[in-house]
Amino acid sequence: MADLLRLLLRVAEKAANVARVCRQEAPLFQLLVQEKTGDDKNKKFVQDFKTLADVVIQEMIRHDVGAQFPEMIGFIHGEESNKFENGLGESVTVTVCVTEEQTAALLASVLDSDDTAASLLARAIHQDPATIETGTEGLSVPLSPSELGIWIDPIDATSQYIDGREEVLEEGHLSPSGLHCALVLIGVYLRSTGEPVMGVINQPFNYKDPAGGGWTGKHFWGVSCGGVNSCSISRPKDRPDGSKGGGGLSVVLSSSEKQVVKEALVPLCGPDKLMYASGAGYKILCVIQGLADVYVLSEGSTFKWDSCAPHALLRALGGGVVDLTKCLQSGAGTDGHRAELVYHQPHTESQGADRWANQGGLVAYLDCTLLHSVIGGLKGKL
Ligand code: 2IP
Ligand code: CA
Repeated sequence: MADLLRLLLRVAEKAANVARVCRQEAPLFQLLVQEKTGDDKNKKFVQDFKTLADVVIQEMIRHDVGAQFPEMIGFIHGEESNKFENGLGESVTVTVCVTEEQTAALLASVLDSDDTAASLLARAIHQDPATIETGTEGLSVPLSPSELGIWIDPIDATSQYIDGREEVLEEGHLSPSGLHCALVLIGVYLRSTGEPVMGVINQPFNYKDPAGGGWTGKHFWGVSCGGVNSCSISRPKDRPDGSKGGGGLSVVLSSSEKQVVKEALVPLCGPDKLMYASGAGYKILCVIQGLADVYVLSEGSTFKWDSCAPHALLRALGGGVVDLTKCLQSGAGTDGHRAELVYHQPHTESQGADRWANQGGLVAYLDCTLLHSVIGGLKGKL
């Protein structure tokens, strides 16, 4: 199934391209930023353009994966529903059609006949992405399509994507907000156990060319199954300042994290090592890259599509993502394996998106010892 990984890398690159085009092309960008102003909220269609861009990306991924791996159709899930209502009250199901012209016509019916915007979007969807260096040569993945399911987050950290603040990324440093927090996430899990086995992350806005102004993205991938653990980046080395020893942990949190959690973590952290960043996917990526030791979230505010892809990368590097509540409840500290998040079963007692929430909160980690320290520090405090 290395073919599936290569396809996901390619389709994620295409998705990143659509995300960039929506910000670069004026007619699309205008629709995107209209959402910000409450009064001016787009009256033309019932859902906002941001949601349409998300759905278009999700459906494009679903279309391309289903075309090459028909056994996976029916097991490709995303954050968004593809049913739209247009200004005339008509219900439109957004899909990727056989030709660019057909897709443009379908999108025009949702975009209230804005043919320019519809054509630009359709062109980006049907365009072949630039060839990317995947580094997957010689990789063999012992999986078959009929045992797999997929979670897609077309654009994680949409608020950062729309705000569009441009940050110059500093090597080895976490940058809390900005366009670079927006990520395309595609995660693959085993239908039988729910374990995440393959993940692709594309960061569409990684580097801005100072001369031309165009953005270049960056991609990451990981595979963890049947004794194969392989990742596009290597496991970060222990920090030079010795923070894995006595120097204290570095932790990344949501800016909306509870005060009690922050207070419980301060004694474990080195100075300035309690950090904040936007985007659930970006925070896990910070752990993958070694920019933070752990990401702690006490609320059930992330979903399977946020965590599946980056979770697979963490596993490939020897780490994981656990359910925080389960870890805090288990008597003997942490049983990492039993508490690892799984991706195949909904919470049947919940409704809508909450059926797929990571309800118990989470901790993303690379190093088991550090996970234990965090659980120890939070026990009895929440
Ligand atoms: C969101 C997004 C938010 C995150 C939230 C996710 O996904 O990543 O930034 O909140 O958990 O569900 P926070 O940044 O506070 O961690 P989306 O942007 O796709 O809705
Ligand atoms: Ca998300």
